[in-house]
Amino acid sequence: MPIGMTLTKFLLEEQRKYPGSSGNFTGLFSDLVVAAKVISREVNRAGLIDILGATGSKNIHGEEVQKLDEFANNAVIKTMEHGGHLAAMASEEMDDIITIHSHYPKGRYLLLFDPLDGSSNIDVNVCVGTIFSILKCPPDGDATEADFLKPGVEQAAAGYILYGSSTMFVYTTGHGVHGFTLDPGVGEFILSHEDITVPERGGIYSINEANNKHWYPGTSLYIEKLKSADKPCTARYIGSLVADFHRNLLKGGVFLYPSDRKSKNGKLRLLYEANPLSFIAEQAGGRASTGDGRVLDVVPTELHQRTPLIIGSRLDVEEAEGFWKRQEAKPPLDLHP
Ligand code: P6P
Repeated sequence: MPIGMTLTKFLLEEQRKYPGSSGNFTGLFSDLVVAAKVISREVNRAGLIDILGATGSKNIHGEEVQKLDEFANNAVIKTMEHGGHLAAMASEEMDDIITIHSHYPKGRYLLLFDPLDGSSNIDVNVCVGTIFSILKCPPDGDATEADFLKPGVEQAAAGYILYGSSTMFVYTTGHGVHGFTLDPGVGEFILSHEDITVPERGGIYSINEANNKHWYPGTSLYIEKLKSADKPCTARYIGSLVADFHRNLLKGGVFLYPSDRKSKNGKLRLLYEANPLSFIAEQAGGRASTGDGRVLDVVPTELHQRTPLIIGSRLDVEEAEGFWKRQEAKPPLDLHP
């Protein structure tokens, strides 16, 4: 039985559409695919080997570092650093940018990634994911942190790998959103969701309602409206961003991690969580907002800064944004993450 269109073949066919392309980008993605397969293997057998549980150490954000977090972080770095496609990397797990060692060739791209998002779900066998964003690097000199602080509109590509009932690789380079499912028997990602488009209105809302005592009126009134609508919404919240986002992308709906009185800038990270998913959402016909405006227009000031995030079906996000903008007591965003 033919194995179908593999991700590698799809990337090569995409590359052929741009005769002048160097193939650097395809090479970068191919390395990323290897890292995805390595992490998928470990995630899928985590329960069988002593790799569950925490390392006892904490990351820059004071969060417990899970062993699989560390494994995934190292897997991406070790797989990507020698390919000659990157000038530098930035990871949620690392305080500073990761430069490419002098004995490896340097490339023209920057990779930003969250190696294993939703890690608090690891020990209970709930979906987790890797999220990545790719920027072009200025040609001159060594990459600096400032080269990473670009608005999301400047991304060259973005995507995620979802380790769920199957492992999926979903990405965009600005020409639509495409999803590939790993066939473990063959060891290849096979095209399973070409040209993903998100329904312009969904029937799902995803928000942590335990935070409702901190919500600003704009959020409370929107959620109340959803609950009282003639055709009520369904609440779905896994607590793993990639899983919640992916479900809403395919079925339609809205995910919210808004600014609230406890977290003025929300919880999620701009550069390697909100920006890549916002690029995907927009390429699939959806929207992504901070409440005050388009996520992809936010000009970063810090590598690990947070942002409020309302993302998913276009009409749902626009409605949520309307409630946010109309509220009287609009919260003061504290610009120091
Ligand atoms: P809360 C996981 O820790 C994460 O970063 C995202 O994957 C998820 O959407 C969010 O935090 C859940 O946060 O505060 O609802 O537990």
